[in-house]
Amino acid sequence: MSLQEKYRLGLEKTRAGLGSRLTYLFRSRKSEKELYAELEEILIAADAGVSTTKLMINAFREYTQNKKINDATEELFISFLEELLSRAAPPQLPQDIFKVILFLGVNGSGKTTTIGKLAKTFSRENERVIIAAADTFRAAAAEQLAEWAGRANVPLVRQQQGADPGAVVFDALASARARSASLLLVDTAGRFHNRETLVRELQKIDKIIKGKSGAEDRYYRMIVLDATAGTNAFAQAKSFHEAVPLDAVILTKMDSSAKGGVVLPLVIELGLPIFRLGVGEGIDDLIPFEAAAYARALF
Ligand SMILES: Nc1nc2c(ncn2[C@@H]2O[C@H](COP(=O)(O)OP(=O)(O)OP(=O)(O)O)[C@@H](O)[C@H]2O)c(=O)[nH]1
Ligand SMILES: [Mg+2]
Repeated sequence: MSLQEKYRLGLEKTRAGLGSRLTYLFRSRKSEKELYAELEEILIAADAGVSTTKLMINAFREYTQNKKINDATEELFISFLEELLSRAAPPQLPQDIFKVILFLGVNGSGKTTTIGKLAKTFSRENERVIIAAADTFRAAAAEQLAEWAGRANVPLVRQQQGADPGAVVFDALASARARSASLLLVDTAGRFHNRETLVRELQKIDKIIKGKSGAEDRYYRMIVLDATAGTNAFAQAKSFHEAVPLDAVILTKMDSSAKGGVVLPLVIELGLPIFRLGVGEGIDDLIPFEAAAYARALF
């Protein structure tokens, strides 16, 4: 399946909601006043959030330079979206440099699944991948990750349940060096006894990775968000971003969400680039985020 086809399928639900309403709006020949009022309503309903919606409305007015609304408005909106979403460029992982990606996010958001998918994709791109099971909170967590590691055919570093997540990461970093791995993927728990403990554990892991990284190494902190959670996903990103500064977002379950509009506030308000989109439960159901493909796929 081509990337374009995966986009169309993965964004089908978002297109049916947000996309079709926009298409209808731009083709309905409303007065300018009505058009902007309705555009505002549509964006808010699509979980773009109030401030992002206001910002977009103003920016679009400027973009169109208050031109008359006509047949070209839809095209104009697509290129406007593309431009807005391109402002936060997703990280490009350099080859032949040691890289660590720390995956954060609430439980059930799709961290473990995404790590499995990425392990396979990156192995195929000749990265020497290794995975760390730093979610030691849940008994089944390392088992689930071990299954994914098996499917992707990459090694896994784990310890017994209840072990110190920081110690697992410490081990994994040593193991990655010993095997001359080029990419370490770190799975974390989405839940702990309480929020403070979770934040403290994550900050500890973060510190260990930073402390063990050489000047040449790259380190990315990525939050995994369930797109079906809409504005809640945005709130989670904000709250994690305060605890551990984030570099990018992975939005999962785009295939089952009509709330793909949450991409907008993540990029526009938090300035976080989208790294990948999860579009299914299978190992190949992950696609790179491209502003142009996303904007087109909505219509
Ligand atoms: N439809 C769909 N389901 C997904 C996607 N990504 C993950 N899932 C499903 O979401 C559920 C939770 O995924 P996990 O990977 O276990 O989530 P997690 O963040 O590791 O959860 P915890 O370990 O509990 O913190 C699983 O049933 C996955 O199959 C996706 O892109 N699309
Ligand atoms: Mg998990």
